[in-house]
Amino acid sequence: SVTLPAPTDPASPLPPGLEGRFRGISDLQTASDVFYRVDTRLVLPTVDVDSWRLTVDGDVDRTVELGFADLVSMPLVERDITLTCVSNEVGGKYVGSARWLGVRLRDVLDRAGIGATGADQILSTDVDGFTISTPLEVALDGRDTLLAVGMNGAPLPQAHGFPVRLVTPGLYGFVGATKWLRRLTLTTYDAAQAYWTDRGWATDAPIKIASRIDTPRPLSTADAGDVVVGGVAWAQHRGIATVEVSVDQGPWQPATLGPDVGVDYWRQWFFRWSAEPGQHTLASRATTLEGETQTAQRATPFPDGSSGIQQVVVNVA
Ligand SMILES: Nc1nc2c(c(=O)[nH]1)N[C@H]1C(S)=C(S)[C@@H](COP(=O)(O)O)O[C@H]1N2
Ligand SMILES: [Mo]
Repeated sequence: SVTLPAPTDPASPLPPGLEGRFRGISDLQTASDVFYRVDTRLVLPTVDVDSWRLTVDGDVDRTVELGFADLVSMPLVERDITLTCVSNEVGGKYVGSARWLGVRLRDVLDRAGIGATGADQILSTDVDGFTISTPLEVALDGRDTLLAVGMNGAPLPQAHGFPVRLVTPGLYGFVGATKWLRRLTLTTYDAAQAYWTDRGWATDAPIKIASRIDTPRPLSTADAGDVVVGGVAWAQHRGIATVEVSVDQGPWQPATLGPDVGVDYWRQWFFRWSAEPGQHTLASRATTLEGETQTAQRATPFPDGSSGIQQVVVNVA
């Protein structure tokens, strides 16, 4: 067990989410115990925080070793960031939103000195040698890439990377969210490949824009009349501008958005539908602040994330 210092740069309290108004819409913040978990582990690593070390090496001015106390004595920021797994299917559940407490990756790299680096990749290694590659650029372009030590107001749970993990806004977890972090090595994509790259997955994998219908549930039965259709949409680091709903392949109609927690966070939404008896197909699509609309083009998760429009069939009595 560890005690975390208070953030030097706290996030504002979260506004009330739509889940308080409409049943079935995902909570604005995903509780840690129901947050999706994806990793290659059968047995979770148990890391002793007192002997834990982070090594920053490779193409840096000097190799740096930090203990947990060293790390949390650095400026700690609190940020709301939505994680997504590249293996998430259209309409899937491998996405979650949490409040992360951590040290900026940039600050840690600056300790090692990267002024003269020729690196384009950060190869991160977990306590058992599993590797993830992340473009160096996401440490430098101003986004809140973190070495996280806290999740939703508590130390990281073991399943989510205790004691330290990476969180990279805008990139799928397999290229930016190393759990049980042990080492950061500055290198190049030519010189070193990570675990999933060796298995054919993409090396550069920004999260694709997506929207999900949480309610009504597929093949559920609703009473005719006013039915709330609702869910979440995400396009991390670009932000959601609009969500639209289509009924029975009809025109796209605007949904109402929930609170804005920033471009790195998902956006809840709802749409009031006047449902008539019969079987109906509901669909949703999102558009980013830059004006990119979610494509109907279907893609499987392999190799760089799924795309397409979710269709939910419901019966109205
Ligand atoms: N050490 C380690 N870190 C890892 C993984 C892993 O297998 N091992 N999986 C990654 C993948 S694919 C995803 S989507 C995220 C999931 O983070 P979560 O389990 O906290 O939701 O962790 C990433 N970090
Ligand atoms: Mo993932």
